[in-house]
Amino acid sequence: MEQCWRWFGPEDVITLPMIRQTGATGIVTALHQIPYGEVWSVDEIEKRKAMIAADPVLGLRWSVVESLPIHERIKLGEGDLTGLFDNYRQSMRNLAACGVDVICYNFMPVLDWTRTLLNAPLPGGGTALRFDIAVFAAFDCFMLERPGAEADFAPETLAKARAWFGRSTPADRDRLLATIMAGLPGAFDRFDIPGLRKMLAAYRGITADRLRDNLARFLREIMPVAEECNIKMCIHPDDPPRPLMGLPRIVSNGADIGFILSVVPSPMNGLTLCAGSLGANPDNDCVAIARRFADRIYFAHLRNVRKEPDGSFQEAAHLDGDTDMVALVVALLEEQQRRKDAGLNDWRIPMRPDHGHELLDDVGKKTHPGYPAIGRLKGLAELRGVMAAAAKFYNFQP
Ligand code: DNO
Repeated sequence: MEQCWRWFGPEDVITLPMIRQTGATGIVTALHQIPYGEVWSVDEIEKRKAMIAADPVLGLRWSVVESLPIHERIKLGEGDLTGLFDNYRQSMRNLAACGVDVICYNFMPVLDWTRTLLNAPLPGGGTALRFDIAVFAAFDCFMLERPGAEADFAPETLAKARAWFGRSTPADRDRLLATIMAGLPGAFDRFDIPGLRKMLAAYRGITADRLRDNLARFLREIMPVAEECNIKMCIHPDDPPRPLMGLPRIVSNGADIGFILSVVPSPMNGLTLCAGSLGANPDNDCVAIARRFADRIYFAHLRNVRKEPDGSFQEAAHLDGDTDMVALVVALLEEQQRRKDAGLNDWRIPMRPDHGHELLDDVGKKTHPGYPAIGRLKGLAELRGVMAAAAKFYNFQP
């Protein structure tokens, strides 16, 4: 697999030379400075590409776009979307013209990945990202005061939520809001409580079926261009894979993915296999999902979570947690080998260590939550070991 690393661009405190030291050769990045819905011009794409390739000694290339974001109006299916579809297609054409041909995107309404604690202490030191269902319920029911929210949680969860809220200080509540917003990439669109309420109001009446229709419409609009330009579109699963704040989520399990990949049956209509996202739902068998959709996986996020009975989960070390990472890597290597044997040129699947614990010197650095250097380096190193061992054992290409 192509070993990749997410780089947030020139503002990222983890620089390209540092990334090279992790052993990664592929860069996963996005033009976060461009507002959602606007065209990524060839000029801007070339500029980013040139930064990545500036020092040939590093041997880095821009492998994957993560993400080419979808404007909220497309998810809402609101008004005349011609301009937004045109812009998205133009960005795809421009990326293809610059030789960047794997695009990751998601279809999560309003929020991206969502946690309730960014620095849950680990035994022995270091911290992890955590989603605590009771703290999330406290946010939803008592800070956001969403009508009907209480019906979405178990009574024991609500009791804990009430207790959390009762003892929380204003600073705790501010921190929780900031934490829930932390998943939004780049520097845009952090909502405050009134802003979030407004967004939720816009989604009133958008059921899972309506959202699915809007995704299908988007796919029908853009897939012809993906085919024409040979761009692999890889939808990213919902994180966590469950409805949040009454908002539907429709990329949460095998059935959802099956629908999406067949509603526009193009080989360019593909999947980002995000083990951590899918793995947070006890009903998902991540390895089985990877095997089922293997031929449409064009990008892999490898990470692990440890689930708790009430729906909470915490990010585990990459080889720890509930997903059998070795079996998952074997499934991906097997698919790679199949592609190679079939004579495909781009048989190699780009992967990146997704998230990482904050360890050692990571603590206190101004990195993006979930994206510290040492924690991810540890993840990549462990995964690299599994890839090397599995490739040798099964006689696969690494
Ligand atoms: C989290 C990431 C997601 C991902 C987007 C893809 O760390 O995996 O934010 O980039 O959902 O569109």
